[in-house]
Amino acid sequence: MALTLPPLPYPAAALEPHIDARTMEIHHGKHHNAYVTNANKALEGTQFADWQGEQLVRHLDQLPEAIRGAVRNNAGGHVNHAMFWESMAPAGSGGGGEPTGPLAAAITTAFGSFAGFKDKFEAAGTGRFGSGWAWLCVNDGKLEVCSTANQDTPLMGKAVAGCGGTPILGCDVWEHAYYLHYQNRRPDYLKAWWNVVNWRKVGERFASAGGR
Ligand code: MN3
Repeated sequence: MALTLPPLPYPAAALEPHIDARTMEIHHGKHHNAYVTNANKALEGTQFADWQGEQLVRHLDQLPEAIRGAVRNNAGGHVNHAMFWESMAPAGSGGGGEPTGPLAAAITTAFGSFAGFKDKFEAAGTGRFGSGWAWLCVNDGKLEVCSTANQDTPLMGKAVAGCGGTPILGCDVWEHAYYLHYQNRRPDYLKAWWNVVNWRKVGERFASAGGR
């Protein structure tokens, strides 16, 4: 079973004004779709054609060198975007606000406060030169913030991606994620993005990843 483009879990305009509908349409329908198509093209006819996205990015070292780069970029892009859409919800209806429960407590432990966490995450996103992602990860039960280049994910491991652990929240800081509305103002995009973060979903991932 080849990789497939998952539908957006809400209408393209649902995240406005923080993320505009046109950006969402192009980002999901063109960019994410291209990652899926290109990953499938690289994998077609190989023994890895049945592997799912997470399996591929966790085991890049098992792939033949001839397709490893294409799978890293495109299966990485697929896994990251599938998670990204699910990490957001319309502002005020599932999106925004603050985390609760064990995740909120862990954020305070790791970063001093929710505000301290947001500062660190925004710094990871603005500090990423060129294209990439900012991440909140669970690593050995503890929360960490990091960033990766291109479509690398911490699931690829520290040796490949530069940081490891299980990502529970990621923000796409490629220009295609914000340029139509924010142009070069990546910090403004990152600040607005908090209005659409689905903390319930992130809390579920925190629990599944063994966060404490
Ligand atoms: Mn993107």
